[in-house]
Amino acid sequence: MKFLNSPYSFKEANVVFFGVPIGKRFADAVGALRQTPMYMEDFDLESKKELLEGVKVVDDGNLEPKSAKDITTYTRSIVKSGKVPVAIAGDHPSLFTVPAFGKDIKVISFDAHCDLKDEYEDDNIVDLSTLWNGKFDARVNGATWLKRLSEIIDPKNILLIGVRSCDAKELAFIEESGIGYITTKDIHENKEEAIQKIQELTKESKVYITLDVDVFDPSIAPGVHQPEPDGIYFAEFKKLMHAISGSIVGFDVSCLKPIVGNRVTEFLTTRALFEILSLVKK
Ligand SMILES: [Mn+2]
Repeated sequence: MKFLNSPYSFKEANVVFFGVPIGKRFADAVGALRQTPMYMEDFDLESKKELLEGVKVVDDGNLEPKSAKDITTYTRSIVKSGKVPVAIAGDHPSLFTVPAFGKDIKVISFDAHCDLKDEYEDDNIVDLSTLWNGKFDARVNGATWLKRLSEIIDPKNILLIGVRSCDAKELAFIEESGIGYITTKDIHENKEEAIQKIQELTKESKVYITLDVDVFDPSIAPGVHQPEPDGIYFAEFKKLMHAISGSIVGFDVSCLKPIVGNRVTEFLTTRALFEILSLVKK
């Protein structure tokens, strides 16, 4: 199964969809996102436009990385060819994809969690590197990836949206490093200020989006690993996405955990994917 049955060759395409095999439910997540688009309209009644107009996707299958570097090298090759990489993974692939864009990239992270722990050990957390080195790494996993990324790019170029789960140490790091953040409460109580923050960060910039499906409220997205109360709704996601004033040059979608017999989360995720695709650089 290919995403959108991709009629385009790699050469013709301007968007490259690929799976990154990290995270416990990777196969289910990427499988659901390859299948669900068949059941959905990409016509947006609000704007009366085809969301996928001008989007020529090629599905390049799933990567078989032997190291983190392989993911970065692959992503860089897509960027160099002028196409937009779209990485689908079970857990965040961003630590490995974002460095392909260089140091000036702005990163918008839609996530309930801030994932800024310095070290974390928990059987429920999938070690992002287990796949290629067989050992658990407390410094490189789903709870620490953004801390590691903030050591590679300027933390002031990172903005967390919909965040509502962190500990005191993570908050202290956010404040000292200058990472921006917008909580669900901020969005509900002062949407205009949230929009302004997004516009300011992304103005005349290259922007990378990382969408962790758990940013959405668990009532509309129950199929995630760690559903956190008080999430954002689709209309809010859409509004905030449209506030991005720079050029979206790449994105990833992670942490979808399909539930047998309840497909609302993969339908929502697919619609979110269409929305982002409508806004990417073409
Ligand atoms: Mn999360």
